[in-house]
Amino acid sequence: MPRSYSFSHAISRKPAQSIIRGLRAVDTGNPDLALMEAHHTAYIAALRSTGAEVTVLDALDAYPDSVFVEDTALCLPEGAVIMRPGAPSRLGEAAEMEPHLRALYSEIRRIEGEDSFIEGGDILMGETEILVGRSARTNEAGIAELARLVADWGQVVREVHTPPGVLHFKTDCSLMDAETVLATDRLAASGCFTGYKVIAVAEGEEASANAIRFNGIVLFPAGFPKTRDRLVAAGYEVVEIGNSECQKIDGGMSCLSLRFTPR
Ligand code: CIR
Repeated sequence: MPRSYSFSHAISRKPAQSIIRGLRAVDTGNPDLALMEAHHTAYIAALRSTGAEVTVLDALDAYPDSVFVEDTALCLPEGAVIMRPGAPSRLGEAAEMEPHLRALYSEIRRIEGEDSFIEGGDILMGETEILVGRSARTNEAGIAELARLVADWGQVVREVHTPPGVLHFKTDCSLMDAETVLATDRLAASGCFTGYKVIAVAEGEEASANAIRFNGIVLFPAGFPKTRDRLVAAGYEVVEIGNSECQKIDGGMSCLSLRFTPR
């Protein structure tokens, strides 16, 4: 089974009331919690429709961005690595995730260097390599520490660059299958996807680049018809999920879950 998109498990966390204080690059208004909860419920149902076991954790009001669990860990077949988020308000979220991963994995490692910062949104797990984008949240030391931690699991880390002004590497791309990525032109132009087939996000629909391939389906944000049609034409089964509220605080499909198959 391809490790890059076949998963037996996922973990998500309900959005907290404090979500209105979520970090954002540009203020376009606060998310509506009730609508976000409805979108979140549809998202969980889509994950579960593939047969995966999905754990939904309780909301964590102390951390406004804690619904974005992807940033707290990297989950590989051999074990999980607890991240060190570069956003100071999010550092504590990683420790909150650790016990839940311990329940499913026998091996847990941690990014610990005081100067090391890395968030899961900057990590694209491919079939034979792990791409990590250097960004405002993820630095060279964090990437080097991750590479050291996973080397004896046979995992290869390749450092790439998140475009300036873009929150995370995966804000601008998603893996569709072992050979194929969905990506914005601005990211693909950096040359980081040489060797991959690239499906381009339609012009003006850049906010749809963050999707997830999860078992047989692609969870894709609603409201981006040109890019959706490109994925459908390429043969993917696309399930559209509302993302208007997460988008106000720079979140998308990948941020809302950790996806994995523990060995
Ligand atoms: C943040 O700025 O950290 C949150 N408002 C959004 C995090 C999105 N996470 C992700 O792309 N993995």
